[in-house]
Amino acid sequence: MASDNKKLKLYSYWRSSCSFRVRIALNLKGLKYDYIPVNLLKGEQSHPEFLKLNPVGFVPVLVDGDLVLADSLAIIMYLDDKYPQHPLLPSDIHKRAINFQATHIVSSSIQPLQNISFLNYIGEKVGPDEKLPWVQSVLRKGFTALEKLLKDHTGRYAMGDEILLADVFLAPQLHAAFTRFNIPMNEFPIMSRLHETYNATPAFQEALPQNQPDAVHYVQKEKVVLLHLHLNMESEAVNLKLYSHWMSSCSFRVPIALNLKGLKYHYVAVTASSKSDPEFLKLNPLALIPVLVDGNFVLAESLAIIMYLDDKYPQYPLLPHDIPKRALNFQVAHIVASSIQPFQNMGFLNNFIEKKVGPHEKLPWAQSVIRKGFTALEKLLKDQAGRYATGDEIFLADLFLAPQLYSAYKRFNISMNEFPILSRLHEAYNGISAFQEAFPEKQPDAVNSD
Ligand SMILES: N[C@@H](CCC(=O)N[C@@H](CS)C(=O)NCC(=O)O)C(=O)O
Repeated sequence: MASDNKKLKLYSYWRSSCSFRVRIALNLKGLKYDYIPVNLLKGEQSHPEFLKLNPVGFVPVLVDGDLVLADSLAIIMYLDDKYPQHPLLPSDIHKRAINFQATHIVSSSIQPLQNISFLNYIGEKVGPDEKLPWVQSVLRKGFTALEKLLKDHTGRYAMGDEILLADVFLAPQLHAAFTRFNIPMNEFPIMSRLHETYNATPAFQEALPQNQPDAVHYVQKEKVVLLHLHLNMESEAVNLKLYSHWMSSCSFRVPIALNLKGLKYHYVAVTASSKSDPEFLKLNPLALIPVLVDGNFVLAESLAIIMYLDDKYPQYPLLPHDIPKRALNFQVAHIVASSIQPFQNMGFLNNFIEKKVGPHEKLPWAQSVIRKGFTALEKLLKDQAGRYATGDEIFLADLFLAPQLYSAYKRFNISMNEFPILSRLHEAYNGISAFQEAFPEKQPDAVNSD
């Protein structure tokens, strides 16, 4: 009984697809845990006690001894570092990268846009009948891209015959799509086959929403430029191309990594119209930048690209050795990538908020999302930040924070007095050449009007 203190605790909600990911990882690794339900429908995620565990007000949260960690990606990377049984990432660098790509498509381009609080916003501002068609359009767009991405990789599971990180993120999203959001399974053959395989795999079955203690059982319907940066003497010849747009905050993350690692690259400017060009869609069916091409290897999704660069080009490591600190880096990066940026990206503001809610709503909406995220980040970093976000060295978290801070200041006029730590970090980033070279206004396609 005394060891109970040491038992892992998972704060979860039965139908939360983000919690579902963590349950799968825990099961795959054979880890026992106490399940602590947080009822999202009753708003328990916003109770002060819960906000102490996760200032963003989302499940899942994992408690492992003294470590309190929120965010499914951060938790899963932590579990994979600390409990090496059933590794979730393969040793092959390319396969690792595609795992991160598929994972990040789910976690930053699909799930945030069908999350409860966002659907409530649509219900209120646009109309309740708009919720389902919206979720379906997001799912269809994401699944179309995933079908294309995975077609040359799948075996029994998403990335071959082993269960890997991509599966842990895909399974909950497929479950939600096919059982809650009525996406016909025949539209997406690979996704459907994977869904059936997961349903027949014990670690996934036990993690299913309906098998959780808090489940409620009812029937639901519900331009080319070479940057002159120093290369290590021994560095192999690089043939890197970055497809980017100067204003994209996701693209901004990647040149910081390239610059820190001293890697030369060709910058290929992608305009709004060239994103739908069939040649570009071959590189990224989601029609999103950034895309990195390294020789024959094509990779999209900023997190996947940065993890790939870190695996392949080890100079200037972007993750610390210390396991909780690695996890904290993933947590910060993922808060930015999945809880802030998707809601303030230009496509979303112009195509959704402007058209469906109203043009005057764009700025207040973006500001509220950024403030909510920054409030959480400020709390999270208060005992962790040094000169940079997670101490005195630059790591992954800084690569995600810097672009988000930059756009908060420059585009969204956020008054930063409320966020002293973040303001200080912003100043620190502005003083470093690897970050300065990556600034939007320094990119070859920048239109500098002011
Ligand atoms: N990036 C976070 C997202 C977490 C998230 O969106 N959780 C949802 C459930 S899947 C939630 O708690 N929603 C409550 C709300 O929107 O108020 C993660 O991967 O853990």
